[in-house]
Amino acid sequence: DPFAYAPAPESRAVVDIAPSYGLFIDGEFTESSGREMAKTLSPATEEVLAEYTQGTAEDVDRAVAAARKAFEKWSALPGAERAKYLFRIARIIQERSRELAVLETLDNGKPIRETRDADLPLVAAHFFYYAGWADKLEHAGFGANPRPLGVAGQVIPWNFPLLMLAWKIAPALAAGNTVVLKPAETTPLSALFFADICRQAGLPRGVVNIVTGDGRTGASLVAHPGIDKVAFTGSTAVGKAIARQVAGTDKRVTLELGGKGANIVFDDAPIDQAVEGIVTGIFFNQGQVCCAGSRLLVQESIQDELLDALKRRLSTLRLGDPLDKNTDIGAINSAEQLARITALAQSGEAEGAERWSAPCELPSAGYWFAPTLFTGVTQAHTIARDEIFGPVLSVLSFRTPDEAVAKANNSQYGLSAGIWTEKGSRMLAVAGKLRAGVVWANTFNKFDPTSPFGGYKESGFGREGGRHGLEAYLDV
Ligand code: TXE
Repeated sequence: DPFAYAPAPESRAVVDIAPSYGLFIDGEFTESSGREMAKTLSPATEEVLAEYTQGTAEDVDRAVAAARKAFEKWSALPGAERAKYLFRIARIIQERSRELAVLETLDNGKPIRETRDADLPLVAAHFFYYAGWADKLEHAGFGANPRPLGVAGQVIPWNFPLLMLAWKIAPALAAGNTVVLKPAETTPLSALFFADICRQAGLPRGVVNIVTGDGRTGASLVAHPGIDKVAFTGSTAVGKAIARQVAGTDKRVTLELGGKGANIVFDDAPIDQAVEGIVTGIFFNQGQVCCAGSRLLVQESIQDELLDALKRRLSTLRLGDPLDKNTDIGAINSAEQLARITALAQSGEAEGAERWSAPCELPSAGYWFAPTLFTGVTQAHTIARDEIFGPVLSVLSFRTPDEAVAKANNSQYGLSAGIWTEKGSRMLAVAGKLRAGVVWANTFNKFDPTSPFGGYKESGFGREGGRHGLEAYLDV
C-alpha cells in the first residue's frame, strides 16, 4: 500500500547535548556561585536531556556587570559594525538550523516539522531583519540621535524558546543595548546553544549573557538595579507582578502575556480553508501559543457543516514522536502544563459543555493531550474565558457581525483574532472593531519580523517586531 504510514524519524545524532551546562557570562561558560542544578527533560519521553545551572542572585549580578561593561563599547560601535555581527549570527543559525531544530524539538516536545519549517526560519529572519536596521536608526524617524537604553533584562517562556530569544535579543542588539536573558526552566538548551553561536560569531564578550534558572532567577534579574529595561513574555500573573515590581523604578518595561484569540468564521467562508486555519490556529504547537485561536466563533447557519468537517480533519492528525517528520501533534511541554490543561478541560465538562476528542492513542510515557473541542460553550464558561494554552478549542456561535464582534471582544485579553469571509468590506469593518493586537484575514498564526506584535488589555503592552520593536530598545 503506497499510502501506508511509514515513520520518517529525523536523526537525533545531529545534535550533541552535553551532560551538564554552566551559565554564559562575559563570553564564556562559567559555574554558578551556588551549587544548585536542575534537569531538563524531553517531554515526549521523560528522558533527562541534560543538567543545567539554577542561576543565583549573585550570578545575575555578575552577568549584569558584564553586560554593563560591554555596553560602553557595543553602544559606541558604528551601526554597520553591529550589523555585521547580527548578520553573522543569522547565517550561523541558518547553517546550524537542522541541529537547532532537533534540539528544540527534543527539549520542547513540538513536532520537528514545526521547528524545521516555522521556528528556525523565523529565528534567522529576525536576526537578518534587525541586522538591516542597525545602521539606519538615524534615518528611521526615531529623531536625530536615538540612543540605546543600556542593559536589557529579558525573561522568556518555553513555548517558542529560540524564537522568543530572537524576538528579544535581535532588536536589543541592533539598537546598541546589551542583554542578560533568562530562558524558561523547562527549555534552557537552545539559549545555551545560542550562547555558543555568539562565541562562534565572535560577538564581543558580555554583549549577550545567558543565565538559566527558574522564576527566582527571573525575579532577581527583573529586580537588579543595573537593568535599564525589562522585556518579559509569559503568564499574565507573573507579568502583573513584574509591572508592580518595576513601577517604583526608572526601568522601561514591555510585557507580552496571555491571550484568548477569537477565530471568526462567517457563512461565506470557504469551509475547507477555514478548517485548515482553525487547525493551525489552535493545534499549532499543541495550542501552547499566546495568540492561539482558542475560541472558534462560527456563524450559526454553517455551524453543523463546519464542525463535521473540522472533526473529520482532526481525526486525521498524527500525534506522537515529535522527531517523526510526519507528526502533526507533539507532546505538551511539561507535567505542570498538562495538569493545567487537564483541569481546565474538566471544568468545561463540569460546567456543561460537550467534549469531543480526536481518536488517537496517547503514548504511555511523556505528556500528551489529544486534540479536543468543546461545543455548547457559553461566554460564562471558564473554557471561554481563561487561557488554556493547550490543544483545546471552545466553539461558540453567532448570528450577526455585531454579535461576533461583541463576543470576540468579551475577553480580558486582546492579543489575536482571525476573520474568515470572502467579503472584503466585511473583513475590514469587523477587523476595525476588534480589540486585538493582530487580526489575521483568511489565515491564522502567520508571523513576520517586519510586523509589530503585542496585545491590548491584559495581553500586555509594548510591541515586538518591526520598527516598533526597535523603539522599545531606544531612547527616542
Ligand atoms: O509561566 P511563567 P508558566 C501562560 C499560559 C500558561 C501559564 C503558566 O497560560 O499555562 O502562563 O505558564 C519566569 N519574575 N503563558 O508557569 O511562570 C519563568 O521562569 C520573573 C503564556 O510557564 O510566567 C519563565 O522563564 N520571571 C505565555 C517565564 O517567566 C519569572 C508563555 C514564564 O513563566 C517569575 C508562557 C518572576 N516572579 C506561559 N516567575 C505567552 N504569552 O506566550 C516565573 N518567571
